[in-house]
Amino acid sequence: MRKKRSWAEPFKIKVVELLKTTTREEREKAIKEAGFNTFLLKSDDVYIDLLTDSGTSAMSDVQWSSMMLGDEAYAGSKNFYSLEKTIQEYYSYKYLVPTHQGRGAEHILSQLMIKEGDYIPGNMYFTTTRLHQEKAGGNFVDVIVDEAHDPSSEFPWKGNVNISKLEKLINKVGADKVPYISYEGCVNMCGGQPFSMENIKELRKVCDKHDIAIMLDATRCAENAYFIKEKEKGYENKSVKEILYEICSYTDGCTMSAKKDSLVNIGGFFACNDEELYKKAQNMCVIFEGLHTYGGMAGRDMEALAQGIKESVMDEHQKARIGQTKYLGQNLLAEGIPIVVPCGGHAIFLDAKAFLPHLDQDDFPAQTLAAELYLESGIRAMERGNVSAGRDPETGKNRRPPLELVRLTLPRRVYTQAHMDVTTEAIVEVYKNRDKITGLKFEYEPEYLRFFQARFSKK
Ligand code: PLI
Repeated sequence: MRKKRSWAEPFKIKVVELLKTTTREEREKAIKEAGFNTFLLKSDDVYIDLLTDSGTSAMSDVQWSSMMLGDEAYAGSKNFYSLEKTIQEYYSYKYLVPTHQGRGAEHILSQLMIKEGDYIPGNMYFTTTRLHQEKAGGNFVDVIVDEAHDPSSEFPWKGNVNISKLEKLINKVGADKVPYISYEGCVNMCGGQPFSMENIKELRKVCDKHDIAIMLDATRCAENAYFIKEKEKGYENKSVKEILYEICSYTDGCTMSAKKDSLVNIGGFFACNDEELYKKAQNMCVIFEGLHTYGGMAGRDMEALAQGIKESVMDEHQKARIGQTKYLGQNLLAEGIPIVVPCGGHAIFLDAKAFLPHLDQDDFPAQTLAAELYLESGIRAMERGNVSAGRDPETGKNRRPPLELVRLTLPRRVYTQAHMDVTTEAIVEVYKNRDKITGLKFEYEPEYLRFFQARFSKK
């Protein structure tokens, strides 16, 4: 019998950042001061930081050295042209408008394409994306496959759009009320779950029939491309680079938070193929972001981003990246911890409803669990459930989404497998004592994106 072969990260570590440990007493004080919201903790009080994979990746030596090539000219920086060429080569789009981060691009796209009363179908909502759609007068409609809402469904393509749900919507409201479909790779809110190439090809056909654009949220599409390579027939011998290019080629444009896949700490972009839309986007950029050749990024940031994109499509990088997420997920499953399956790309998600079944969703089980994990171990995770979903604008009630999750998000190239082992042990400890855990109530609830700044107290 062939022996199991281990894999290892395709890099070695040159610089390290020391971690700080805290006592339980210190953590009790810190989480209370933070209003039981892990977003309000000081990072100095955190041991292993799994809050987000956004802007938290480790850059390579080549990225750091490319920052020395920063051309900080106000207009026409050479780093813009280098980034533009990279986007054309890797993401297929003709035109690039840099932005300070993803939501800057979402703002531009939403304001330019959405009219009051429009409908924007999407494969599940993302917090900032939906808010920008709503602020532009649109209504988000979830057309993701039903399996995406079921944490225990093993369906491999939980990021797929359900084409008949989409067609039903188009038939109901009329294609002229649907400016584009918002299509996200490795869908964040349902567990970092990919779509298949088959799905995007089908989607292209439907959208062509109705003259509807497909706008990709490309934030984690390199990771999505790796899942296609791993799981979809006919793609096993293609590179992540080729698959990413093919995905983009079926779409009309994208918004991008470069802080994820692209291995940089800040940055984003809007890209498209339509010249008229590009010109309008450039014009919006100068109002809200900065001149259209830097859009809120320094020249050095654009150069590091161009290099980060090249590294993000290296097959070995994605194999280790997705492999580490899977390693954590499999450790937790072996311990009987309820998580979203299959394991996603950027994170493992604890199923807080199954973890804390004695709590009502309005006691915020996921928010509670994230706070308890911090108390136990100093590990910081993030709520992705009732608090993130916000209130229904019509009823004013909490949305109570089917998924009530705690996200253990893995920064790229930052933590080792030993950190994953420590994380597993801490979660097992919280699980053992779960019956004693009580819920939370709001002390302060901001109007927009409440999960970032809300404060809670124990019920
Ligand atoms: O955080 P921004 O503004 O660079 O990007 C917004 C954004 C857009 N789309 C998707 C799928 C995201 O995940 C996203 C940001 N995500 C964050 C901050 C996260 O922690 O997941």
